[in-house]
Amino acid sequence: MILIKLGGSIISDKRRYKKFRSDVVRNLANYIPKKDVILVHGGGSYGHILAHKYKIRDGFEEWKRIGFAKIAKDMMDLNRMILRILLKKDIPAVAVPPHSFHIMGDEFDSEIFKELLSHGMVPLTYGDVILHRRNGIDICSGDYLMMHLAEQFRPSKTIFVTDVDGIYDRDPENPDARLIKILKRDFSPETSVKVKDVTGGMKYKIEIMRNIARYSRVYVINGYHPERLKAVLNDEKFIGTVIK
Ligand code: IP8
Repeated sequence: MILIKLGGSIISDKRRYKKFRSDVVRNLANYIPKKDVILVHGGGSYGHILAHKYKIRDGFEEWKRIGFAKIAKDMMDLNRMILRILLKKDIPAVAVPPHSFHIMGDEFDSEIFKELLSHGMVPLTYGDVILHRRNGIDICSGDYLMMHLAEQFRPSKTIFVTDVDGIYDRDPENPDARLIKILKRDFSPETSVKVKDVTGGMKYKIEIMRNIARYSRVYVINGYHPERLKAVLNDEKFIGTVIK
């Protein structure tokens, strides 16, 4: 089984509210397997801009109700556009909206994923707004889903499709930054991100990836080069980072 995350910053323009990159998703979809795969996508400008505005991570307050509902809807809009592209490519993708099957604080129940996979379908889940047992509301990031899905399904490959070539030894915008080709689980490079990311930025993502590497080989590649996805899937040489 393969686990793939399409990062929010590759499938959308993170600085412009609800700006979808359909061409990027279409190009990647050419190489996404038609079965034995779980897909996760991030929120990008469909999730993070309003999540920040409504301070969703800080818990429930009455004025946030409408924000929560708007984000749930915006994420479904994004999910639907991705679904439409996948279906056109004959990938039997089925949406699994986190706000409707999970509550933060409860044990992560992966039954629905297991059943969809056993019927040859491709579950498509995503970072979402979510109810939280203690705080009322929260954000369920795509990375949180990746961690739980990797733990439960032990994929042969876990692939993060991002908008940079892989993990760098410093901020990728720094001209001295160098791509790390192989990252050992116990090493943590200095990185930073400059855009609003309510779910913790690159440092948190690397933590998650290192955790996942306990269960699966982890790859980080640039989605602007879809052939790299193909190369990883086919065990060919690729540009990117592998964490092991
Ligand atoms: O982009 C966050 O998911 P992520 C989703 O995977 C929302 O961190 C709604 C902000």
